[in-house]
Amino acid sequence: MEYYCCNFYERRGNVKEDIEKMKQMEKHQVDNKDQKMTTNMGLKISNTDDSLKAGLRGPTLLEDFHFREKITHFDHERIPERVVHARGFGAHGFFQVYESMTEYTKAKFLQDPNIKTPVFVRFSTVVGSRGSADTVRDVRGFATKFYTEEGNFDIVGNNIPVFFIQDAIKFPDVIHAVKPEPNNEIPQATSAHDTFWDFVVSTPETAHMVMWLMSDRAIPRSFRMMEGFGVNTFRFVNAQGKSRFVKFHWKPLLGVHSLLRDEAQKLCGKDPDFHRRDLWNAIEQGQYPEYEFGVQMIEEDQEFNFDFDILDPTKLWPEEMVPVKIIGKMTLNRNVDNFFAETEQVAFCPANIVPGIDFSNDPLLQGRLFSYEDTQLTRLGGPNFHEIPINRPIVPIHNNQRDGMHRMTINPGVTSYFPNTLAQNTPMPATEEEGGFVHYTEKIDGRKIRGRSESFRDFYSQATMFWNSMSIPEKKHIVDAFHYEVGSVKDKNIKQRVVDMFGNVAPDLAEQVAHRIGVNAPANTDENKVGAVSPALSQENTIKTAMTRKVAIFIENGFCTKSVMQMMDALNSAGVSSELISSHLGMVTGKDGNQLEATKDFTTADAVFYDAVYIPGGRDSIAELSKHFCTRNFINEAFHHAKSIAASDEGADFLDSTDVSSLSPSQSKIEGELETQLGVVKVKNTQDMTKFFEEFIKLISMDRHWGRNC
Ligand code: HDE
Repeated sequence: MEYYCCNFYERRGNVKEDIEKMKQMEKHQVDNKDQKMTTNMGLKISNTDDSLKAGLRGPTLLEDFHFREKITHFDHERIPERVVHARGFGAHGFFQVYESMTEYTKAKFLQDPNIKTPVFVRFSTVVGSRGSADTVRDVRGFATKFYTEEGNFDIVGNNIPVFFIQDAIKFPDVIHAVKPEPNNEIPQATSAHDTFWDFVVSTPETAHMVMWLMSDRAIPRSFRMMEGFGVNTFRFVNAQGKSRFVKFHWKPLLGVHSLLRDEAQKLCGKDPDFHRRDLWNAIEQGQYPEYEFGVQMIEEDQEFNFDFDILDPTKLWPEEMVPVKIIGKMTLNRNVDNFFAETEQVAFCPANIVPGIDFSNDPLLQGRLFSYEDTQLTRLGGPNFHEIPINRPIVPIHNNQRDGMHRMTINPGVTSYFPNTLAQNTPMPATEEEGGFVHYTEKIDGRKIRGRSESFRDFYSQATMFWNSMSIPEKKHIVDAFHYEVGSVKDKNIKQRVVDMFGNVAPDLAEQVAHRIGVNAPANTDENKVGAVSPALSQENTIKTAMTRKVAIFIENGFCTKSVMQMMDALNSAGVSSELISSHLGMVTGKDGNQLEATKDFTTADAVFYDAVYIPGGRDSIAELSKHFCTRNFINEAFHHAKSIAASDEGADFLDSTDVSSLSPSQSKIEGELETQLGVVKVKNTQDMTKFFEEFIKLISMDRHWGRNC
């Protein structure tokens, strides 16, 4: 087969890393530019617009091989979507360890800080189908494939550190319950319906994960601003054969931030691709998302030192108890060239490990080890999907597996068995010293039994710890989410049982929800319940930065050019991007006669697309803006979504005609010409705007201003 190889590095000017995986993928690129069109057999085509007919107005002939090939290919160009995590978005990048981890693991990619390991990451939602919206309330998948020199290692994680169930055998049950109901396939991409909550109230082990699902974690602001967790307990094994239990973490350098429910729901309609667009644009603009890699480790002899079972996937290891050791960083720096070939065909599997990493007996993990390859056999049409470029390891594959659907490799020779003499017993197994994988020789002594360990029985303590660890706004959002989700359930008995069940987690939560959804307050709650606190669980305690946030700037003819230009420069220097919005697209003339281009207008833009708003001065500009209902609406929405707002000169007066005027004057802080009030900064009649810009950027870095009671 002949491939046309275009120059990867020229086309992707922003990528410097000369990494093995890119070189391998490059071999499969085909560039059609400047080429003549051919059939799949390489025959040049002279006309692709008209089928071959018996007479110009006659029937199409079966003889038309071009028509048949074109239509047949089209008819078959969909594959089954993933049974869960169907909607996803991927990107390439690389990983580097900060310091050698030799003491803990012999995994080669964790030994040398100079080694850059290529990675491919796919983020996803769980419940919705491929065409569903990005910003629904759901768990996010965070799956990473490391193409190491010892073969592929996958961390198939989520953005929530625990799971709904303790045993993989219940996975079909929880997924059937949360997916659209089977009689009418309604509702799409949401847990706000009877079958999900029916399952929850019948399965108390779901309590902890449901708390996370009802929290802000389930509506992230961006894939770039969420944590990733391996969830299951794995092992690190060093060269001496010493094993430790380990949990994997990804920590985004932009911190962990979320949307508001109202915002997320509006985005589902206004931009269903919000998260993919955000990731794609960030990478194209060179704002490469970065995540630090962390591990929590527990010594084998400490296994039973905790008040939870470290193999129970509905429990996390509190970071204050078992610190997360940050050991490296992943950078995503290249978008895919073809969504289907890469993102849709990538196949992750938690069973893909390398020497130095091993499994634990976590019963959820044990089931996962089977399920992924099994489902991929159907989805990718047979046992050769490891040959698809995105799935191929960067090291060669040598074994006696042969044939099957879509086999690409041509294995010459007569031997496809082992042992053999005709090929001198090759390919032959490697010794441990040669890099052969040897399973950790764990001692197992027990009876064959279908059951659950007593140590898995505490369903509520960590759910309570999660609630206790939330800030006041985060708690408010959880109550709001329960209100919406359980309020959408039709069966009153299920509603009541949700309230009763979560009374065991947090009586104050359950009471507020009961009141809002019209059922009785929970029976038999322990009002004096205290429980632990883990500050690491609150998003409020993660990194805050204005970097990569997006500001809307309003302009109409007569706007103050100087303040707009200076604001854009100041934002740009702080890594914040901005867009000019007017009542129409195209050039807008400032009061000094200079023109700037509005790349958005009030029809193509919306407050929910931005993190902050700036209304510059200019008498005529503000007079024009104030004629439009949608401008006030835009500001009001940004205000009620607790976003930062800046206004200068006449722009500051304009704010008085919006909901911003509802802020109490007692909350104002005045410094010189600068007035700041719960995330709103105004300035008037000043020559030096520097302080104003600095204050606005500081407000943006605070993310939201919850004092407005949002
Ligand atoms: Fe998955 N999961 N899962 N899962 N999972 C799949 O594999 C499964 C679980 C996760 O971007 C499927 O190729 C079982 C936990 C991600 O391609 C399937 C159980 C976690 C992705 C499957 C779990 C995950 C999947 C469907 C319970 C977080 C998307 C398509 C025991 C640690 C990967 C596929 C991608 C996908 C099975 C639970 C993460 C059916 C049986 C816990 C990120 O094999």
